Amino acid sequence: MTTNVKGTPIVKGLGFDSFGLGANACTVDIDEEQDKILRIRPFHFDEHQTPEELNAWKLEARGKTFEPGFKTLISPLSLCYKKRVYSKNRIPYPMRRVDWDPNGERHPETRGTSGYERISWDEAAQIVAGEIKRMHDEYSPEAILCEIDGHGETKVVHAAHGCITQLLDLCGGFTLQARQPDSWEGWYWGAKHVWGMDPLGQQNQQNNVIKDISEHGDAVLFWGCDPETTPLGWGGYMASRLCYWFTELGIKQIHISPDVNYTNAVHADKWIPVLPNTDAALQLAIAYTWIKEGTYDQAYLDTHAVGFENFRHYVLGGEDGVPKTPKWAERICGVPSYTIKALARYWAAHAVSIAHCNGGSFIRSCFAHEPARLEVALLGMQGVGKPGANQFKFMEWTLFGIPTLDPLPPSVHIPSLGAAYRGYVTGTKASFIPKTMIPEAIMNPPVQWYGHIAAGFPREDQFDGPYTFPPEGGSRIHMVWSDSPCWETCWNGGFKMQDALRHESIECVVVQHPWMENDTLFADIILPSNTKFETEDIGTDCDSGQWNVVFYERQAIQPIGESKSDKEVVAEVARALEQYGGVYEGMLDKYLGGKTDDEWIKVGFETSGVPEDLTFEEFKERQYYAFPTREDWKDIPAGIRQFHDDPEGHPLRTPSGKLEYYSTTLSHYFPDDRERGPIPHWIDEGAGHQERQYLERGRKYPFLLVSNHPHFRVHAQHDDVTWFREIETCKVTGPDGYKYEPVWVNPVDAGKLGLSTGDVVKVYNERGAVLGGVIVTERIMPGAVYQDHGARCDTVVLGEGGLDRGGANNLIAPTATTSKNAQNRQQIGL
Ligand SMILES: Nc1nc2c(c(=O)[nH]1)N[C@H]1C(S)=C(S)[C@@H](COP(=O)(O)OP(=O)(O)OC[C@H]3O[C@@H](n4cnc5c(=O)[nH]c(N)nc54)[C@H](O)[C@@H]3O)O[C@H]1N2
Ligand SMILES: Nc1nc2c(c(=O)[nH]1)N[C@H]1C(S)=C(S)[C@@H](COP(=O)(O)OP(=O)(O)OC[C@H]3O[C@@H](n4cnc5c(=O)[nH]c(N)nc54)[C@H](O)[C@@H]3O)O[C@H]1N2
Ligand SMILES: [Mo]
Repeated sequence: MTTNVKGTPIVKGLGFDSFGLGANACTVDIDEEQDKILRIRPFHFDEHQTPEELNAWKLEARGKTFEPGFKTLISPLSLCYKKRVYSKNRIPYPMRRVDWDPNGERHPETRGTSGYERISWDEAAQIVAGEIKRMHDEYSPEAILCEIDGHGETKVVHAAHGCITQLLDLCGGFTLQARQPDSWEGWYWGAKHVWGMDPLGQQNQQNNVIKDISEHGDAVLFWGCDPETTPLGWGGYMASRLCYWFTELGIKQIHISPDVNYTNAVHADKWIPVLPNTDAALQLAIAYTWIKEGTYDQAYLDTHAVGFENFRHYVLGGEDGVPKTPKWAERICGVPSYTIKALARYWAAHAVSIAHCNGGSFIRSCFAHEPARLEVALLGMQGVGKPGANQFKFMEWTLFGIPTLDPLPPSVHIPSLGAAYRGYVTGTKASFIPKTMIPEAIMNPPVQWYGHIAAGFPREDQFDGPYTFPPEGGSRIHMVWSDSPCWETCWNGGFKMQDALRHESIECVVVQHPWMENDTLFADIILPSNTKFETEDIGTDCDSGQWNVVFYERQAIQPIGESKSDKEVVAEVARALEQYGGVYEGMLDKYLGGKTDDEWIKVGFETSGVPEDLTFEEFKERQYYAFPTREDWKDIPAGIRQFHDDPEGHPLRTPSGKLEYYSTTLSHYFPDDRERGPIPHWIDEGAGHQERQYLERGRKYPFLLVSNHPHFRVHAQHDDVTWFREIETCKVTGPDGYKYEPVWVNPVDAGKLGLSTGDVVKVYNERGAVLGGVIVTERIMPGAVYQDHGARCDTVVLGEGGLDRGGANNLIAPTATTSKNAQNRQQIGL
């Protein structure tokens, strides 16, 4: 029930990327009247708590000060969200695909093209329960593929993703579509082998790095980094404020990227355009310059590193006869050799840090482990950990509940609501398939890989295996149940996934989702789930970069149509399963864990770490509690200063405890891997990849496509927000009135191709084509074209070789994984 008193805003957390724990968002106030959301606006932390109680921190450097604010720096993705709640795209009631008859013809081949008819909740739940039972009887629980790994609205008790696993775990299991460390693959598969840094592979000791740079830094390299854009998906504009702060202090901001992104355009002192996914060549040439000119820190390497001699030998050309000179690199990466030398010399003479959000496409493409570990190699050559020389993320703040991931002063406690979370059942699963291998696993089993392929695992997991699906004697996939229906839009080679979803072996596809978009159109049964505005919940804000908060989220409006929360959707199926008795007996209560929503919220409250003198009732009344800053925050060593000062006393998590320029574990476990050898290399081509412009395939497909994370979308989310679609640069209105996804083309290339702004173009390769609306601009370098990732599919011709009008370019992204033994996804391609 909505019990809103007029004038009292409803507190909620809005974030769309908090994969995993369901929490972590930017806190907002919602004004509601007569069951309608009027507006969403910033939330004030100092309503019930004073700055003194919060022990507000203050950075002081070079005669200037920087302080956190007391209201949230809300992002447009949150401000607009009522448009998403009330989207025309919302699914109003359960539906069945008209061509699909569970008791007759199933017509898998018409998935994606057939229509739907309305059915009742009861009928829908009966059908899904009946299909689960049939899978169990005819095959095994592992015949059900659970797709539950997407990002989504930040919800805890009514988790956006994974409620399905709570139920299926109780019914004997399932096959998990295993999400990989897909946002930081290069760090994970590569950098970890140089400096440990579990679980991500990026610097995981970030406390006080901003303080350190403010005091000692000369420059920050924004290497594939856009803090005006990507922090918006989680939090808000704190990262933007920090860029202004650096400018105020005179800290140089040097951008290295193929495009002038939103941060580059506003804050950059210098832009160094680099061709997509060629950073490894640029990095090797920087190392070459330092070695030749003797401007790296050999004394530091003597005490902090192993294997540098092997790396030096490779860089100088000892291994392959090719010295990695700036001239050599220029031909590959497009950066003039004089610029490379100037950058190398500036870096060697100054205190330079590297900033990321997650790292941009250069650590998400084919052989992404190479540039990621080369970055660590370069940082090491300049004594990483010394004052002003670090690596940090603008964005993670305290994500994953790891206090040391926050580059700003940390608070006394990072609240976690794990105990109340009703989504994904964590832990390793008996049956799983890396997400990137799903189309192959469905259509051409068996498939094989190494490791559990998830972000939280330690470095050693990468050597575990090989794993096979299906395991010997096990069933292949016959049913898909998804609460994350955007595989085709977001993953590698989506046209192939369309073929997999229409494959004859797939007897049933169930999708639960609030919106009619993307893979939802391939479902046989559609179950309408809803947004967090329609339920009561508990949440945390650990990501907006100011205060760590726990809040109680009242229900704001009644559910739209017949929709239910994802948790309630699964409860309907649990109830329907009970009729089969046996293991299914009492399933609803087992699934609910014997608690009401309010009781689960209370579990969250009690385990969140709020002080004991705050009662549950008081918490609900005041709606939030923010944790103060640690008293001793100034004494926390910046970044990896302790390793810098005392490598023996504070070793890294590598086998030697030092930086490993030669990885003995990689050479031991994968002695024949020429794509990820023990020393970081430049890799031309390999398993399934020929993406370099100068190779044979480049003659046919000469442009490299950059597909950044969208400023006004979160992946596949928000594409239906009319306020955004009206922004001129957000969509290009074609001559037919259709709003096409923009494609940036440099004037030099536009001249050669005869293109003008407003033209509709076909972006294509052998896997198919997507359309886009041209914007001719110098904000993209020649040789590369740029179209955001995540546009909503509007496919005209389905399957490999198909055509998409929506501009969902992942449909044509390479299907092969990062490299031979690194089963991640690859997104830049010719
Ligand atoms: N070309 C290219 N491809 C990329 C990237 C890139 O930069 N370029 N980036 C990659 C990265 S880093 C990532 S993380 C992935 C993201 O890939 P995903 O995490 O798969 O994408 P999302 O669109 O964030 O979310 C998944 C789905 O969850 C749905 N959803 C949201 N809230 C709810 C809810 O409450 N209930 C239910 N049932 N569903 C909900 C959304 O509508 C969407 O369909 O994309 C990757 N793909
Ligand atoms: N608004 C918004 N916020 C988001 C998301 C979203 O979809 N929308 N997604 C969230 C998720 S899941 C993630 S993982 C993060 C992603 O955060 P990031 O990884 O930081 O984001 P990207 O957009 O992939 O890349 C950042 C910048 O890298 C540059 N770049 C692209 N290719 C290359 C290259 O080959 N070399 C170099 N040197 N630079 C390159 C581009 O300038 C781009 O703007 O963002 C999160 N936040
Ligand atoms: Mo991501």
